[in-house]
Order: sequence, then structure tokens, then C-alpha cells
Amino acid sequence: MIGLAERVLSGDTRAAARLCRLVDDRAPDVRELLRPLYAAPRAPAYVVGVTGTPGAGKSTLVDRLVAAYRAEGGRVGVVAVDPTSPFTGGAILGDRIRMQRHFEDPDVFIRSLATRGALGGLSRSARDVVRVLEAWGARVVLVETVGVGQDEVDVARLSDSTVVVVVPGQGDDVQASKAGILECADVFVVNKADRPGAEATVRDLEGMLALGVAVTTKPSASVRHGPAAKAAAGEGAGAGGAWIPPVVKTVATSDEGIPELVGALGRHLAWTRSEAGQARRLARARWLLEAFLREAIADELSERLETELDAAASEIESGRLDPHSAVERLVAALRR
Ligand SMILES: Nc1nc2c(ncn2[C@@H]2O[C@H](COP(=O)(O)OP(=O)(O)O)[C@@H](O)[C@H]2O)c(=O)[nH]1
Ligand SMILES: [Mg+2]
Repeated sequence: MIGLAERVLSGDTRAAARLCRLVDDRAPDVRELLRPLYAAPRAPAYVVGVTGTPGAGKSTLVDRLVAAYRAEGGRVGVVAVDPTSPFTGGAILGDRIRMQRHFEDPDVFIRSLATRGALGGLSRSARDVVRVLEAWGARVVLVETVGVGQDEVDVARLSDSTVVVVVPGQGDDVQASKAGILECADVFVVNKADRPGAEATVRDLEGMLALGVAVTTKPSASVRHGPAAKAAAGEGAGAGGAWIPPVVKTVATSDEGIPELVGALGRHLAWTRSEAGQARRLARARWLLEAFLREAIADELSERLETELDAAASEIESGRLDPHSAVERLVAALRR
């Protein structure tokens, strides 16, 4: 029988759905099943992360973007991640309604990811699901996430371009959490521009971005994080090849501003492929590699130290050993 991965690579939608479900359920043999996908020659999909607070209009925007990218002919994947509504499933139902017209299109694949809680669980599953969709033949994969926690920053690092969606009046929120948002935004969208205050919010963001760019020109210790990666890529006021995130106004419900958003994303994608954008691509590749390496090492560790771990745990439990000494002992055992 031909394997699941091979069926996905031949464009089989049911196989892709099954494999995504196994990823989301963290099935024990999933890594083995995914291996052929990671080994296969890649036709890289353009991965766009769309993040922002609940109700900002992300799903509506994603729905419009799906239509815009489908008009170009290629397959489109959507990964909706909503860690904020673990019990109700309401948001996911809402997304289904908003994206309904695409559910009947065989060249659109929409998947909700439920994985949450476990450290790095979301970004790991999202990464694998994106790879499945890429293998299935998606030219563009849109990843919708809520909020600006660590998960979202991870998803941003997984994406070629990250769109941060705000609504009129939210400029100050962005400033307040700028550690999370400003660093990962490649394009800002002020959605619901049919509401009052849109212009002022655009101006707020543009002012903030001018300041933010000045900040990223400071020397940084590491290239792994957003601002440093941007600095390494030569971003900054007046620096050659700088990428300064544009601010696009949209009314997602009536398709206003969507062509402008698609245009801004196209320019950003071109920039990431330019020499100036290379450093960012490198940072992304490095981060993915590091994520894989961490997983591999963690697995290897628990395998190799299984008995020592059990022994140390029971000694700690009975008060004969403290956790710090236990760690020292385990690290020493590992080095041998
Ligand atoms: N007035 C207005 N409402 C919008 C716009 N975009 C989305 N909405 C509405 O905002 C609500 C939340 O949208 P949704 O896409 O589910 O937001 P999400 O939680 O960010 O995914 C829905 O009722 C949408 O119809 C817009 O541009 N203008
Ligand atoms: Mg949504």
C-alpha cells in the first residue's frame, strides 16, 4: 500500500486531512509518517501569518486573501489556530461560517489546529501542518492566530510574512505590547476602516514604526530574534534595503484594501528574497533547525536517562536528594 506521505505529495486531499489530524493528535508514529515530506524536494509555499486580537477581523481577511490568491490559480491552505477558546469551539465555528464558500473549493484546504498547552506544542504542530499543506501543493498557506503570546511569535518566525491586524483605536495597544507585536509585524493592517478613527490609528502606527526602526538599528547580541534579525538584514532609518512595515487600511467585509494588502505582501516576499532579506531567511532556517534539534535532543535525553531519571525522582520524593544536585548528577551521567 502506498504511504500516507506519498499520497499527500501526489495532492490527495483526504490523505492531507488525515495526516494533519495525526499531527494535531500528536500520534506516536507521526514523525515517521512526516519524514518523507521533509525529505521530498520542496516547492516552497508562501507562508503568511495573520495575527491580532479576537474580533479584529482576521478570519474575514483570511477569507478575502484566499479568494485573492485563488484567483491567481494555485492551491491555498489555511491553518486556523485558536488557543483562547479551548472549550467552546465557537471561534472555529464562526471561522467555518466566514470561510464557507471556500469549503467547497477542492483547491482550498482549511484546517483548525487544536493543540495547545504543551510547551512549543503549537508551533511544532503548526510547522508540521504547514509542511503537509506545502506537500499537498499549496502555493500559499495562511496561518491565523489569536493574540501575541509566545505561540504567535513562534508562528511569526515560521511565516515568510506576518500581518498584524488592528482596528481603529488600537494603536496604543500595539505600543503597550510592542515587544510582541512590533518585532514580528511585516505588514500592519488597520481593519474595520469603515469605523471612525482609522486614519488616526494609521498615523499612530506609522509614528511608532519610525521610532521602532530607530531602535532596531542598535547593535544586538543575537540574530535569532525578530529585531536582531531585522537589524542584521540591514534594516533601519536610512539603511540600504530597509524594510519598513507598511500600514494598510482595509474593510474586510467589503473587500476594500485587499488588493493593496496583497500588493504589500508581494513586495515583502520579494524583499525577503532580496539580498537584504537573506539574513532574515537565514534566521528563520536556523530557528527551524534549532527547533528540530531541541526535539531530537529531548527525545534522545529521555531515552538515555530513563532509569536514572526514575531513580533520582524517587530520591527527591523521599527527601534524600535535592533537584539541583539531581540535575548535576544527570548531566554528569550524560557526559560519560
Ligand atoms: N464593520 C466591519 N466589520 C468587520 C470588518 N471585518 C470583519 N468584521 C466583522 O467583525 C467580526 C469579527 O470578524 P472575524 O473575522 O471573525 O474576526 P477574528 O476573530 O479576528 O477572526 C465579524 O462580525 C465580522 O463580520 C470590517 O472591515 N468592518
Ligand atoms: Mg478568527
